[in-house]
Amino acid sequence: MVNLDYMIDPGWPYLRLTDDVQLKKKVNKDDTQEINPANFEKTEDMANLTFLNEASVLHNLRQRYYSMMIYTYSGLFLVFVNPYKMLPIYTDSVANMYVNKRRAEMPPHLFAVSDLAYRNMMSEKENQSMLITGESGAGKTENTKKVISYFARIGGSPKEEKAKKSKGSLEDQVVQANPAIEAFGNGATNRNYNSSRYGKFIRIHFSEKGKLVGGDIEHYLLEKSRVIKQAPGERSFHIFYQIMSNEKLRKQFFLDDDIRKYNFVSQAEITVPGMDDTEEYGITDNAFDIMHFEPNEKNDLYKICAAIMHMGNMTFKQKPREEQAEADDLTAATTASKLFEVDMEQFIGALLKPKIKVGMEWVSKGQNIQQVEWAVGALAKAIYARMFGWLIARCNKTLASNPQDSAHWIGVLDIAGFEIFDNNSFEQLWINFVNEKLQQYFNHHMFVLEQEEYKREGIQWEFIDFGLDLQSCIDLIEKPLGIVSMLDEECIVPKASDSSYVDKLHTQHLGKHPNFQKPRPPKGKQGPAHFAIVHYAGTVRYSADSWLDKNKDPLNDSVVAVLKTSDKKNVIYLIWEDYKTEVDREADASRGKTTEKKKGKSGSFMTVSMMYRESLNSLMSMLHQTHPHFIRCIIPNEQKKSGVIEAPLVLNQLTCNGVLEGIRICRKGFPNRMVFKEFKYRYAILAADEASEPDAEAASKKMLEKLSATNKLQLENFKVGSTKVFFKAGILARLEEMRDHALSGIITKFQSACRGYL
Ligand code: AD9
Ligand code: MG
Repeated sequence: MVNLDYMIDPGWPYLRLTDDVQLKKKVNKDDTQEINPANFEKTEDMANLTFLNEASVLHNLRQRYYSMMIYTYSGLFLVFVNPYKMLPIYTDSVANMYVNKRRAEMPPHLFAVSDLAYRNMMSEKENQSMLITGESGAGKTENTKKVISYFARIGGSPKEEKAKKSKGSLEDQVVQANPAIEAFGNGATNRNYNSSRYGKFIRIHFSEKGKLVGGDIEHYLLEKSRVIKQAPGERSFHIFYQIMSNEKLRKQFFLDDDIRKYNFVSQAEITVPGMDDTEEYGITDNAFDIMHFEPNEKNDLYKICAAIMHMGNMTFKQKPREEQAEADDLTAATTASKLFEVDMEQFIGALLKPKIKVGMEWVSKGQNIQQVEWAVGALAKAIYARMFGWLIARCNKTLASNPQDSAHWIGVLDIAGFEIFDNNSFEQLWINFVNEKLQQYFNHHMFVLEQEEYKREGIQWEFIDFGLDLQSCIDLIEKPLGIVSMLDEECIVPKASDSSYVDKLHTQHLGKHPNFQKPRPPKGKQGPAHFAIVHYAGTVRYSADSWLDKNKDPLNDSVVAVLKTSDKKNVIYLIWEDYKTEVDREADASRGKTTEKKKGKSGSFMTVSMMYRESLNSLMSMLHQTHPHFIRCIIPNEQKKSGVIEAPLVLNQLTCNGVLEGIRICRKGFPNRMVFKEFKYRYAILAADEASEPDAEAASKKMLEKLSATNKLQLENFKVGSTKVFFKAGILARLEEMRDHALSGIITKFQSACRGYL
């Protein structure tokens, strides 16, 4: 195997120019990839590269990155490499330069794609989407913010009008929803000090005339485990530390000055380099004001976070000689109940002895200490996740547009990219599945566009739907008897376990489905795995440990019922409004109301997969109504350093975020095209007689006939349309070489003729 890192070392293109033996290395010819002619160096659109291969894509991105050209097109993708330093490329004056410009008129930029989306929306009267993916720290959220500000600007009111309005114009609100949500949805990880621990799809609505009229936000897969647990070097969600930085809030919510006293949020780091929590709190609080949150609403959000911190300090002990836990110290439970405005005895009672239904009877079931501690953690996570959902719904209320005003929308998706870790679990399966679907959407879109262009040009071609390539993996995951449905089924089978699930999966798919494999034995830091899935971006080993629990995500109904006794104005009540406990369902039934068991919003009966699937389906059906624009973000190194490219890291991302898959698809078609006139002039030297024909189309056809008759160009490598010639990848480079060769022949002849003359 060739060492790609060596191949694409900055020195490698110059290997031929140096006689330094140190740089020479023998590699197998089959392991090398062709380099492009020099005029493609730092090309703005990599689809133009005649040799579309991993090494040349990486080389091009790297050379551009060294010059801080961080945006590059790759056919339908815009590729972004995180500069890790502020560049003056997002200012108002730069934004203005991109308004109403065609792609070729300006250097590649996010604003160019945003402007194209806006113009398409206006001219085609079609919804648009911007799909921003990439791994953690790659820059998705920063790009999302820039896109949204761009749309708010071009769709916003003129400055004068805005100045007249009171605090919080819609333009500000569309932008300011972000800091409010980020405080609750982002946290510091080792990869990114401001990591979004959820995915989001933000739609900006415009009127017929292109004026901003509103917005809405959908969120996905909040990493709620962070509420109670943090890995070394990481922090929980920012809001906890922002609250703790404010003396007034600490007093109001009975919090100690020392955050280390709160176990849920202080297991690892409590500060983040370059982040001032006091200042950040000011930004969050101000964002809530701009979003028109009532003072009691934002206070309630802070209060719930404080109560969660207190919940983490509730202590229990095991009753001697009994399988039953009891409260140890009631201080934290008392404070938490006070903040929730519920009765402490009931609150703690529901945790220690939840009521469950056995037959027709309700009985209190004693819990051991592990069960109680587990239930407290599960409750804290559920409260936080529901509060997050409520917060987003509340932002949506402010951003809501009048349905009559909204003619079209542009959606911006900021979602985690494909993940292959040492240990991959349920969370990775879902992220990877979403990405598989998005890639399929891209491939299908590419197929549609290609098909349209070929049709317009009258090209005979056997069409392949590129999207179908990924169907088999998607079926394996989502179809009946697929990985997710079998998990849902296992969750209702009595005495089922993670291993009975794995056994059933193996019986059903092993050796039968091409995308389902036995995992390879672990290497390095990899943990054990139970099966592997062949995704488009690579084969991922998954461990099914705890999948049944993660999918059922059980919650203690009794304690929810207690929280629902809080005042109906309180956010802690409102977040449970649509949650039906067993008691609620009984009460509904006795009042003759039917309760939708599995399909409705009655969260308790749906598995996590069912909810994810529902929101993924709704996302995909929204996306299918749009014209998509793809932005792929790349993290250049793991040290957050500007100007440093780690080649293997970047290559891996090019695979994972589908840039290479996009190129593979590209190669199946005829990615390079040239209008007849240009073809005739550029390659006249290769078929001079034929090129003398005055009509460009006739000349091009004759030239092509000659080139194929003399075996210089194979028929399968080009197609003639009604205005252009289409070429397979790599063919133009061959023509260029022939042209260079012919030109140098002429020059040599000319030089010797001159010499003879002299
Ligand atoms: V995660 O999946 O949410 O963990 P993101 O969203 O992909 O991740 P984010 O946008 O938060 O990454 O960017 C990470 C960091 O990179 C930022 O905090 C900045 O320090 C840096 N960054 C990203 N984009 C830019 C940029 N356009 N200019 C300068 C940037 N710095
Ligand atoms: Mg992010």
